[in-house]
Amino acid sequence: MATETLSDFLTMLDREGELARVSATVDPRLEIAAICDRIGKTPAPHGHQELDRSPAAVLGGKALLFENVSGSDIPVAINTFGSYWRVNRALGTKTLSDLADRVQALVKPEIPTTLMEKMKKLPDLLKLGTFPPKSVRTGICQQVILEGDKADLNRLPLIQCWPLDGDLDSGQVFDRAACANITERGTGRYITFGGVFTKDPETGSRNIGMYRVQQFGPRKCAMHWHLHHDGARHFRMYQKRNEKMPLAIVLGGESVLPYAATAPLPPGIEELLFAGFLNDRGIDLVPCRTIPLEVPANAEIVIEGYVDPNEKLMEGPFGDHTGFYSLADWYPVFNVTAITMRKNPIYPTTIVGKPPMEDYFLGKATERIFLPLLQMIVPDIVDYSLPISGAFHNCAFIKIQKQYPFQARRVMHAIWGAGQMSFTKFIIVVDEHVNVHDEQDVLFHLFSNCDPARDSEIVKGPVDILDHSSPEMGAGSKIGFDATVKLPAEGTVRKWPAELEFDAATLSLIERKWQEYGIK
Ligand SMILES: Cc1cc2nc3c(=O)[nH]c(=O)nc-3n(C[C@H](O)[C@H](O)[C@H](O)COP(=O)(O)O)c2cc1C
Ligand SMILES: [Mn+2]
Repeated sequence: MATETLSDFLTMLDREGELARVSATVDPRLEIAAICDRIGKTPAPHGHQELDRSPAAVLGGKALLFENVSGSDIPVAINTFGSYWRVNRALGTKTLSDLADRVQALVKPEIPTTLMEKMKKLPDLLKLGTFPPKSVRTGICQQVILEGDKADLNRLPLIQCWPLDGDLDSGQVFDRAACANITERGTGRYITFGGVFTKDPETGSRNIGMYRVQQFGPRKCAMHWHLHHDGARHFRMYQKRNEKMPLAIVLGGESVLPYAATAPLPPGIEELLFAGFLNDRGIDLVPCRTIPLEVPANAEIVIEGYVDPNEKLMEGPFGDHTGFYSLADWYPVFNVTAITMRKNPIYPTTIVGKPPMEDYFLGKATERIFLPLLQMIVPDIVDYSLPISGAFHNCAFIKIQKQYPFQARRVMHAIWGAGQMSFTKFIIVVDEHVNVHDEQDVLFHLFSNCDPARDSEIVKGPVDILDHSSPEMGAGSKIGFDATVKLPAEGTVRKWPAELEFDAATLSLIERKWQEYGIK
């Protein structure tokens, strides 16, 4: 059900009434982004069938295809994953829970004992049910090859998302003094929906990450990968060797690829294997023209080049998925050596901002698909949700079946040690009868069941790089609230009252007699 190319995906969306084509000429600076923001906050054509009870669950509008973008002859696709239904189609599943069941089936047969053993098993688990990538000689992504001076990023319709993007005079900078003398300034135009392909120089293990890339010149960009992400980890290895790092930015390809690039897989586990699992077929790869990497043969556009081990550019500011600008700071430089593309390509992009945006649905896909894997590490978790108000890294609602004192705290600490979930700033743990997909229900139990002094746990640790409230970048505090019913051993606990609920007999009585009451 997942599609092989972006244009196939768009054709399917068109057929299903999920695509709006815009033929009016639009500006890639801000205009596309503002249209997308407005459309994304309207109801999506097919609604949703997921557990999510937030008002955003039914939103997402249509995907948009801008056929005439000033300054480029390449059309722009945006909001293509921006609803539950579209994410499901991209991943070839009916619901995200169905896909989680497929992952669960992979995980089930294993009975590993220690946490390390469990982590080590993950690559095998993914390989079990999946198809490895396949090297092929040719691919549509190289129908047009632009090398040397012909490789010019200005030919691509890169968008500017928010008004202050790339504006070093805006005050949205870490270090005003450092910015004053900067001569090389970014254009404020960004590649936002590319899969960044890199390779571990020692093991050859491949990584794909979705990282934003700001254009500086016709062949120069800044790479914004966070310290904790695999692209940055690979880069540090090349820096140590004082070698330049080959890197390719892949746009389009199999509809599972953009999601796979965002999936929080543990370091060393290849996104390409995971993509093959989602796709039910290995991804075909072709060798790049100017760098020693392989890229998906079915991509629309591929940008090849090297990241210099020493050079830096002042990257940002950028309107981010937190709903705030991330401040400008120094990031590594990507020098383009070639741009390859299919004939008549389509350029995919996205904008992030205050949720819900397109990435809300990608994040929700991760929430569901990774539940079985999270349960491998923290078996106490019955279910969880990353609520929209938390913009993913800020908050997690966790449901447990409480059996012993301080179980909620054990779960909090386990989460604070689990991959990208470890950055979660607020954790709220609730009992089994609470619906974690319903924010009201969770907050009701938080506010009523917690004595703040007794039931909170504050820790220090690494936090999301984008968190602007932490005292230091990437380092701060996190808090967990135990909103479960308290047990005597958890501090001073008085007799706990029962929660209000009607009995089954009365409920079925009024159900039976409902028509009789004549209430309209
Ligand atoms: C639309 C979108 C934009 C993103 N931009 C960035 C970014 O600029 N830098 C970054 O480090 N992570 C970014 N992320 C998050 C990473 O893609 C995600 O954490 C991924 O798991 C990283 O992969 P890795 O662990 O292989 O590095 C973005 C995610 C989405 C959905
Ligand atoms: Mn990775």
